[in-house]
This record gives sequence, structure tokens and C-alpha cells, in this order.
Amino acid sequence: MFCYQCQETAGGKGCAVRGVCGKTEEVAMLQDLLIYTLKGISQIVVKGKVDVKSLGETNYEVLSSLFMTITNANFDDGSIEKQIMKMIAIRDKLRNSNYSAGSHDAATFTVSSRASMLEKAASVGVLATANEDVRSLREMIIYGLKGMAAYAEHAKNIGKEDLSINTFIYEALAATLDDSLSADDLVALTLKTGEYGVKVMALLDEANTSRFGNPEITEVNIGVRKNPAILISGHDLTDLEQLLEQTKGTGVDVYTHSEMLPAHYYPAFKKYNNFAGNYGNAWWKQLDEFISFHGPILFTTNCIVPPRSEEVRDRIFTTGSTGYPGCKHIKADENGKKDFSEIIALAKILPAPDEIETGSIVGGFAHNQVMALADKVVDAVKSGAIKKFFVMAGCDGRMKSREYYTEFAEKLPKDTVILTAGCAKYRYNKLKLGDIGGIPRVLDAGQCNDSYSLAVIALKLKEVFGLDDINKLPIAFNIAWYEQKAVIVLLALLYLGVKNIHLGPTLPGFLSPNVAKVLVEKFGIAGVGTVDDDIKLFMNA
Ligand code: FSO
Ligand code: SF4
Repeated sequence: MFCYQCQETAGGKGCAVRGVCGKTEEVAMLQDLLIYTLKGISQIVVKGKVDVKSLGETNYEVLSSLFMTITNANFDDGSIEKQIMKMIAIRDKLRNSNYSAGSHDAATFTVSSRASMLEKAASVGVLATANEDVRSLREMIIYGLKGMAAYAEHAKNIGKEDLSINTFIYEALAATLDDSLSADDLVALTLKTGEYGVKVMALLDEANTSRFGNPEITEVNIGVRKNPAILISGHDLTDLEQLLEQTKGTGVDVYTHSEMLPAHYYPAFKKYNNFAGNYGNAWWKQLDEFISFHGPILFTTNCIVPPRSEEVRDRIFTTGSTGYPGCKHIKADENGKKDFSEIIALAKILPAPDEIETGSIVGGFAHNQVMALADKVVDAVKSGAIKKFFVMAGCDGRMKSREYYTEFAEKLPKDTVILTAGCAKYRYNKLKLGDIGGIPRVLDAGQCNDSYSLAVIALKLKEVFGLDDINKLPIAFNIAWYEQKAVIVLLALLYLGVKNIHLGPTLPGFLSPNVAKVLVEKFGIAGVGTVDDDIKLFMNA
């Protein structure tokens, strides 16, 4: 195996034996083969000029397949194998019908058993591209597409889709098979990936807000009640909605974990009396937090950490693109309905959660809410009460070096405001950082996909201040990344023209020295240094 798609990749270079995330060699190889199959499908679609409108089921399965390969989403070899077979069947049908256009091996290879899949996978993974710069660009595009697919799938679950996004995914995947493309072509395609990243985040924002309302300032309880309870994690709000509907009146409470916290900010979920609060912190703390929670846990998306005990594993359920061997997977019926009764029944016979903290946190500062406060914000900037905004969106992770972000938040001058989204927030959202004239110093817009909100806020401020360039705003970008959704967020910001983004705690292992150089020269991308040096640098910029 070889995988270098996330920030925690072994030695900053690549996982070659077993993933730091816990992914086995077999799962990694099956995921490589799944991606390869998708490239084959894409070549057929592109070369055969297949009308993407006619590919309803295929479009969705391509999104799900990409999502299954995102870090910490699916560790279940059996379900990935099934997905490969499903996608090969879809591919062959496409190729054999009218579109005998795919000539690449990815469009034609056959496998008949697990052993033959693994044999094939060995020659089609990341290292199959020999030139390290081409490999770096191809992989960066694919990782961006994985993030894009995740967001597109969430939007589709709410009934919103934009086929230009699906069309782009086919084009870009097919392009990663094309040896005639130069490094410059691939750089251009990387930026185009960012363009579609903006589109998909806008689509998901529209889907979420049209269905669940605009996020609003909300105080979220972080303590516990006395009832038995279910913990829901991941990002899918339609799963949460169904769980809340099904637990209503059962005496079972529902708590959010990690990236599901921002669900509390949506008006639509406030009517559920059993929606009790948020339990715990970012994804990587689940090993301890799931023990003290006692009740069942539902994963709607990543990040899963392989559980240490059978006791916890038996309480974990997966749905959507997630999977873990030995955990029950709940599938949707043909109408998208999921039956969570088994989880609810299990919750009823398990103890209520232990309290691990008390109090509340405040969030809900997505674009609509911040714009409702625009006058206040603009006045504070004009009067000098707010000197600078720091976009610190992104992810959290296990590495000790991420303590940087807590220290950074603590040491920032008191006349600065942090704009955050994603699980990165857990590094500083429980600090008492105060407010500036009633504006909290940490404004949480929501999940990682809600980084879009932060971009909208920046663009609106640019307008309000009559500036011609987003980089002239008093906003600095110090972003923490971990997995591939952060890659699409980053590419989207680059597409929007944001310069001088600092990326940490380490730069991606998938950037070859030459590709890193392009990002530094063209976009001013930089890593992080010490907290004190970085704050000085940002404040003087
Ligand atoms: Fe975090 Fe995991 Fe949202 Fe990611 S829980 S790390 S970028 O899945 O998707 O921010
Ligand atoms: Fe390693 Fe990250 Fe890949 Fe897991 S997802 S195998 S930790 S690079």
C-alpha cells in the first residue's frame, strides 16, 4: 500500500505498511482499486460524450465511492469490495451500451476474486504515476474531488444537485489517466477543481439553509441530562433529522459529537426537546469519550477511529459511506428512509452518559447571521476595536503539534476575532476569549463545508469596504488541515483569490517540492512557525 492523502501520513511522507489512521493494507489497496474503477467510468463518460443527465444512479454511486475513500470514513473491506464490483458492473454496462469509448485499462480490466483485486490494486495505486510532480498534482486533484463528492452527496441527500459538478468530477478523474497533460495543464485543472469546490459548497449551503433554515446564534449545552442517549457524529444533517424524528417521545436523548455540533445552530432542529446538546470534542477524542458516553453511536460520515474494545465497537453503527468491520451498517430504503429502531432500542437498555464537562458554547455565525450583525462588525473595524480577523477553519487531529492552535488563539491580541468552521474549532472554542462590544472573539460558522460562509463574509466585507481585492481586507488565513475535505476548501479559497494562506500543522505530504514551490510562488502558501513569530508576522502584514 501507499497512501499520503492526509496530514497524519507516516513520517509526513506516506503510509506504506498500515495507515496511521488504522487503515489496513487490504483496505488501502481496495480503495485504490475503487478509485481506479471510477477513473475508467469517467473515461467512458468523457470520451463517449455521455449525457451526465442520463446517469442518475451512476452519478450518486460515483460520489459515494469517492466518499468511501476519504480518511476515516470506511474501514470495512467487505463493503469496499462490494462497491468495486458494483462500479465495475456500472462501468461495463456503460461501455457495452452505446459508449464503447473507454480504451484505457481502467475502463476494461476485470477481476473475479479478492485475490485478483489485490493483485490488480498493486499496480494502479498512487505510485503507479512515476513522475513525482505529475503524481503530486494528480493526487491533489483527486483529494479535492473526494471532498467535493462528500459535499455533493450531502446536498443530493437533501434533494439538491448541480450536474455541472458531476460533469466536472468525470472530466477531472478522466484527466488523471491522461499522460499527455503537462504539469501546467494539471495546475490549471487544480484551480478548476477549486472553482467547482466553491460551487459545491454554495450548493450545500443552499441545500442546508433551504431545508433547515439559516444558522443563528445559539448556545449549546455541553453537559448531560439523565436520560439514555444516542451520540451522532459526522456531517449528514438528513441522518440527524431522521434520528430526531424517530427518537421523538421515546425518552432517548440525542447528542452531537465533533462535526455534528453545528446542527444545533439550525432552526429546524430546535423543535426537538430531546436534542440535548454536544458531547465531547473533536473526532480524535472519541476513544475516551465513547467509553464515558455509554450509549450507541451513529456515524453518518468520517471521522471514525478504530475502537479499542468490543464493548464500544458493539455500540457503533454506521450509515451512508461509512463502515467499520463488525459494526452494524444501516442502509437507506429506496426512498432514502433509514430505520434507526435498533439503535433506539439499544439506547434504552444502556446507562445515561457520564458528565465530562458542564456549561455551554456559542456558535451559529454563518454568513446570514454575521451579515445581520454587519453594521456592528463594520463599525468595530472602522473604530479600530477590531484590528484583524483570523480565519482558522479546518480540522483538528491527534498530533501534539496542533497545540499550536490553542496557544495561537490564546495569544492573539484582544482586538482580533477568530472566524472558524470545521472540527479545528475544538482547539479553542471552550477558551474564555471574551468579546468585542458584544461580538464574540470566536465566531463559529459551522462544519468544514461552512468555510464557504467565511468566504461569503469576506467577499461581502470587501464590498462594504469598497475594496478591489479580497487580500486588502484585514483578514489573515491560518488554516489547520487533516483530510480531503480540507483540500477542497483550500482549493476553493485559492480559486477565490485568497493569498498567503498559512497551512498547518505540517504541509501536505502529497506536495512534491516542485508543486509546493508553485503554491508558494503563485499563492504565497506557507507553513506555520512558532506562535509568537506567526502572530507578529500576521499582525504586521
Ligand atoms: Fe473534521 Fe474529520 Fe469536517 Fe474532516 S471530523 S476532519 S475535514 O472529517 O470533515 O472537519
Ligand atoms: Fe496514512 Fe492518512 Fe492514508 Fe490513513 S488516510 S493511510 S493515515 S495517509
